[in-house]
Amino acid sequence: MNQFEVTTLNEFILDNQSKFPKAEGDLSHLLHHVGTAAKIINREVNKAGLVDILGEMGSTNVQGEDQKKLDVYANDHFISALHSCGEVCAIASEENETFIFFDDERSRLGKYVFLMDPLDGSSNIDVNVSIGTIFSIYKRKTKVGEKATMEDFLQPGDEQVAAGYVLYGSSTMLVYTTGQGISGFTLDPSIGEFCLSHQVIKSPEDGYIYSINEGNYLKFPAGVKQYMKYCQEKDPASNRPYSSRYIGSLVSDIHRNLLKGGIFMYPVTESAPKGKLRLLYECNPIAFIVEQAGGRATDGHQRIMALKPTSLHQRVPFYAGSKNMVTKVEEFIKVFGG
Ligand code: AHM
Ligand code: MG
Repeated sequence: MNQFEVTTLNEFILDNQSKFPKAEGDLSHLLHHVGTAAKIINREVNKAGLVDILGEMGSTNVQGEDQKKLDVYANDHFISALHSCGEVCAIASEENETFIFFDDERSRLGKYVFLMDPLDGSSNIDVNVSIGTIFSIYKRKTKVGEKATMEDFLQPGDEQVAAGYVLYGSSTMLVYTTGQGISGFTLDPSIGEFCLSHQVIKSPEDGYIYSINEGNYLKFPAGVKQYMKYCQEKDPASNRPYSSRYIGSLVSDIHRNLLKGGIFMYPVTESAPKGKLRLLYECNPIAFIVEQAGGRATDGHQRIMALKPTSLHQRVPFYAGSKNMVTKVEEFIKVFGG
């Protein structure tokens, strides 16, 4: 490839599809729509700083239309993009209490269910800090043509056919996997395309960054406290003390640690006795990405993707990142509890 050649997300998706002669193109079509929805959300995220000039979210704009909060806007846009694509029979979202099924004939023929957190870390919007979209795709369990049911959503992460995230940061990136490794695409705003920027992302086996909300320290399980002490101890051989980095935006914290090497932790706390993060549309897709990059993602005891979900908005403790770091925190949890 010469320096002027770029591979766009859509070209990449189609190239990959051609490696599977039996592929019918429906997943490619679906991923294409995810990319388009992400570009639309990106446009709105970039405008967020202009809210004071253009009017508060929740207020009425000059055309008399209600301004939507950005997370609601992102949710609505993803739902309508995926509905119009026709490959998805039903969607579950952090923003909706129950799943939404598309009750038209075309969508009933859709083979996939789509789960998402349309705008994760949304408390960071007002202060111009990176946020993200997380998504997960499964083949439905119910028969094509029938109405989707909860059974379609309550599948272990190991059944995911694709997953990814969009990071709205200093530049906007889309990272996804279909189980053949992970690749990253950076949005070039001048041409409005996601362009291949990270052909293969591999997570270092070890890292020097730990990411956790230390404000909850006193209520952390003993195993996690002991591991944090270990991270802070001096040991030049293992490059400790590690650095503590926590944005409070899952996608951003995971993305940084994936590239640089590190661990992200959200244990049980007093206010979140089962953990804070949601298994189906936050932890499973991130776990798929992290494992595809060579890392590990667990609840402190077992692989996240092996867990059998029991409800749509189920929460779990979450430890994800560089392989050896996740193994280490598990050792501490085993000995001291967690
Ligand atoms: P949200 O889905 O309500 O945005 O919450 C999820 C976010 C994650 O992005 C982040 O890792 C975590 O919540 C931060 O939580 P805390 O502020 O408790 O540390
Ligand atoms: Mg979230």
